[in-house]
Amino acid sequence: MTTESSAADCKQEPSLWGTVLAVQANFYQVQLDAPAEHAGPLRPATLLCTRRARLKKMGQQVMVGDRVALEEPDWDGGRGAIATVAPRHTQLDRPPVANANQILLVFSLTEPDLDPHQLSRFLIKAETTAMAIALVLNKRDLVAPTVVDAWGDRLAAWGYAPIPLSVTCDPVQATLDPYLRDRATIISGPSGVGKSSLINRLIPQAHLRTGRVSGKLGRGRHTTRHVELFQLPGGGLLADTPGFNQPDIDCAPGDLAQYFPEMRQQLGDRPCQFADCLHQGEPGCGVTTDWERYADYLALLATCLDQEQQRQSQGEDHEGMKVKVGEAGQIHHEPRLQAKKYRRVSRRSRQQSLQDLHYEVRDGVDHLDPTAWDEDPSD
Ligand SMILES: Nc1nc2c(ncn2[C@@H]2O[C@H](COP(=O)(O)OP(=O)(O)O)[C@@H](O)[C@H]2O)c(=O)[nH]1
Ligand SMILES: [Mg+2]
Ligand SMILES: [Zn+2]
Repeated sequence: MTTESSAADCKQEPSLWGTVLAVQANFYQVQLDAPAEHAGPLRPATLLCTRRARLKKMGQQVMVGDRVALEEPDWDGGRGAIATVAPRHTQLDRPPVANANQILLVFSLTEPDLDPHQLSRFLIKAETTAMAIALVLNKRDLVAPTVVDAWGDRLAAWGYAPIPLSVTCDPVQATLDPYLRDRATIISGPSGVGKSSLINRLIPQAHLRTGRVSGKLGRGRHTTRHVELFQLPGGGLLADTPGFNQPDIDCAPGDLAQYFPEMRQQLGDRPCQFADCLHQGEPGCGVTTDWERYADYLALLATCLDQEQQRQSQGEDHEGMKVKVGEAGQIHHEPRLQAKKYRRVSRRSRQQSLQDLHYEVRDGVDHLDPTAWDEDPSD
């Protein structure tokens, strides 16, 4: 091999990147980016790829949503091989999706009624993932315009700009395109609000069943399945299944304020006197008490403080201590530094948030391996 041709190989390799849309057995459906040098009428939009043995040996898993570099494209056969997996920005385990960067929260204005506390919890949960948040208020065809406006004003005070919508009556694609374009989105929200209907309007190939309330009896009977990402006509990727529908918030008490936009705003304008202020009336606190969700904040803070205390009292023996092997091989337990421990809890709660992005719909088409992960008994 001449130096020239290997230089050419090196040059070609990183230029052929794509996104994994679906995983089936040991094959990966990869949608190619469109660099000019490969463009042409004969080039397919996707390649069916295998994973290089080297990646397998390294234990490098390939997930839906992964950004991958391909080698040896066989344009005529529509095949390729994944040589590199780019580091992930985010990773959800259920559904298994890499690099999702937006949560589209769906609530309905009625049927079921919009419960502000439930909405608040979903929003806070979504904030803990650090992804972008878009909020749809569905079924606007069933309520008076004054109701829509009142919710718009109320949520603006929370720091959100909801998108009123009727999945059944409005041009859904055109309305949501500005929010979905250029992002990889997971839909989330309570039962019955129209999530499956919305996914079906955006991705007709998904064929999700609608109108089913997922109660205890209904759960577990449906087959879990892999998630698949769909390219939306206006650009952007959408997972064909909803994520969490019962958020459970557990975070470091000091992090909680960051999950309320109305507090972020206040803290930006008037930082508190003490860095570890929890904004419950401490001297020099920059947060006022005259906003709607302040009571929610205090209640949630109390829960988070309880949870942290429990972790600390249970965890002192193992998690709170670091193991050190002595010179003679004996094992010491040393208390961790408080600051480190605090960071650790915080990271763990964020990781947990990502893990909690659950599957809700289990009754869609089973065109992909349904046995890839176990159902969560709590789901
Ligand atoms: N009137 C009206 N009904 C809707 C709308 N969107 C969904 N629905 C209905 O609400 C019910 C629940 O919808 P579904 O998509 O299954 O909700 P999911 O549980 O969130 O997936 C179904 O009967 C839908 O037809 C809407 O915009 N307007
Ligand atoms: Mg549904
Ligand atoms: Zn404060």
